[in-house]
Amino acid sequence: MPTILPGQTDIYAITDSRLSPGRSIVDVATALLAAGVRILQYREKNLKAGQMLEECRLLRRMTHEADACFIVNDHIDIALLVGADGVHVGQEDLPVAEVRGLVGHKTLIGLSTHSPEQARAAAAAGADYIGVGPIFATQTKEDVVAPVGLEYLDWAAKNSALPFVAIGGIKEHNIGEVTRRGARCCALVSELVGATDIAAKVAGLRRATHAHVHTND
Ligand code: TZP
Ligand code: MG
Repeated sequence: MPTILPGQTDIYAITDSRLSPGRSIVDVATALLAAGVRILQYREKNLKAGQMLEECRLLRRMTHEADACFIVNDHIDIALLVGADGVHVGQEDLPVAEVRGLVGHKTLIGLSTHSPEQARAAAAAGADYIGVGPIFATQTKEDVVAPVGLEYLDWAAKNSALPFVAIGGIKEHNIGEVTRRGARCCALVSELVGATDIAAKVAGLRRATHAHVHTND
């Protein structure tokens, strides 16, 4: 089972069925995995636990087959039940140390952070990676904090003790800038799951990313 960390892959895809109407989660995940996405996070805010468990079982099977890493947002119980590779929590969820007590050391713990202080605390608490953001404004997260802009990203690129994934408002037109500033991995929700042609979107994001990486060589 691969435990792929942000930094070992370029695109971190996050589900949100509200943003991919008319398509099942299996269709969306199939397209993402076929396009070579290696980290998939299940993040559904308005579904019942039973449905989430069923969907996570399916996605666990699919990610295994694709050799991809499967992370569950918020729901540690569901992550454990399906044998996910990791869980992702926010600042107001259960503390990382408590989550570690539940999931043990074989399961990754990701923590969303919005400042250098939170990044340092995440490392001290034993998180495996951090989310850095929101970089840009986003409509996707309801209780989102104000964008931290590129300043925190610049700090993380130079100073983060943990692997990090940049998140928030990242699109094909601005991912190059995020990469150029040192993010090796970007997490996207609406740009990916809302794309009509997910394969073409992943290809476009990779072109935009690698164009900037080259410019800097
Ligand atoms: N955490 C910080 S911003 C965000 C999350 C889950 C939402 C990002 O969504 P999008 O659609 O890529 O802006
Ligand atoms: Mg949360």
